[in-house]
Amino acid sequence: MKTIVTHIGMLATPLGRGPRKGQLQGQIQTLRDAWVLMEEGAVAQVGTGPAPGADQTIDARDRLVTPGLVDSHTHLIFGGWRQHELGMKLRGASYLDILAQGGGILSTVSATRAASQEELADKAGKALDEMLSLGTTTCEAKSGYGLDVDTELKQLRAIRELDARHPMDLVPTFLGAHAVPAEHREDRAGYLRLLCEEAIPAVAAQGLARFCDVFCETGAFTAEESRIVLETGKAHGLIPKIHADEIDPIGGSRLAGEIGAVSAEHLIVCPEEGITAMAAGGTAACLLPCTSFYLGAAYAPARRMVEAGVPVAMATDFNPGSCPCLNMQLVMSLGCLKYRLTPEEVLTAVTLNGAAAIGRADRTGSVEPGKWGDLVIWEAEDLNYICYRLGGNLARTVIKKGVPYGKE
Ligand code: IZC
Ligand code: ZN
Repeated sequence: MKTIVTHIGMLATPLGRGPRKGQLQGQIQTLRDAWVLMEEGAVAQVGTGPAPGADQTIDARDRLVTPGLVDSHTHLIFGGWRQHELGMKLRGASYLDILAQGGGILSTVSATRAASQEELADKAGKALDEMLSLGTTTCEAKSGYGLDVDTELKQLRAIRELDARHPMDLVPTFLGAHAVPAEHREDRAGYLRLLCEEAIPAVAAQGLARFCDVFCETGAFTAEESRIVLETGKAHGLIPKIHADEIDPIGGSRLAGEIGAVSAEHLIVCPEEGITAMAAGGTAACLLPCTSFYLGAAYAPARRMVEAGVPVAMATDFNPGSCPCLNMQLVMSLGCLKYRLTPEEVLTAVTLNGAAAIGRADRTGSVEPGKWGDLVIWEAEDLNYICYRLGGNLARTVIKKGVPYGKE
């Protein structure tokens, strides 16, 4: 089956099969009057001018086309929501105050333990439908609301089920070290043993995750505890990722660089030494600007990271607490307005660099022969427009592995 997208007003894409950093982050290819030919779900040819024939033709009518967006950081699978925290926040409680009182992540843990795999997958499937309609064609999904072996595995199996039955491509991450569960409150060492001796070996043996992540934060896990979990994951073939420097700079970004994590996430209060360590260790920064907005926090030093040669990716952080948002278009706008990145740097961050942060840069994140036919036709004539408009949905047709979804 051959599908062609014709009459593309502007085709904007980064190029490559790995992350782009420094000046290269902002260098993208833009073609006018272009077409993209896809065969069996993959890009076969990209050209300009007169287009070849195909079985199915999608006329882009002079609109902008980009690669499908890659949401490289989500807590997709959870029971319940946390709207009851809104009033607490308005009365002055911080994210860590709510967690310390046994709420926050721990209230989502109760709801997730109580839900069946089917209920979790059905709920997340609705989120995936919305994400696809907003232009996201690949996303990472974390466990981390079980905090016991059975529920963590249930979350990861829900991710595997969705990957098989939904057009979205999902990449699973084990986040058993998200918080210390209530039953281990007085026995942190016991919880670390459970993670390292039971959970990680089970996840790895069943092939249920590609990455191992830790919430390295005050009230969650110290840098030393994080190192133990990530080293154990590594020994079992799980690639390290880390939530670092979101609220307090307790050494997460330095650890990320030292152990060669594929990415470090948040980095709102990342110190200069953390940026240096990440550049040396080849660690990508996965920045989450909607979380800064939602927490009323500062914005990560994105420009310093680009200058230091750290590849910058950007994602939603979709979760029921600090960021109940799954709109990558809002991420793009905040990337320009708050990080002061250019639309070109932002495009690379939400496509190729996001794909690299989840080990998918060989298959998606750019429009070039051999990669999946993952494209978005935008209700826009150029890249500036989608960064400049705020808070809506400008994705018109979203194409996943050559199959169009949405309006044509
Ligand atoms: O449920 O609060 N930051 N983990 C670390 C989260 C946010 C998710 C949550
Ligand atoms: Zn997160």
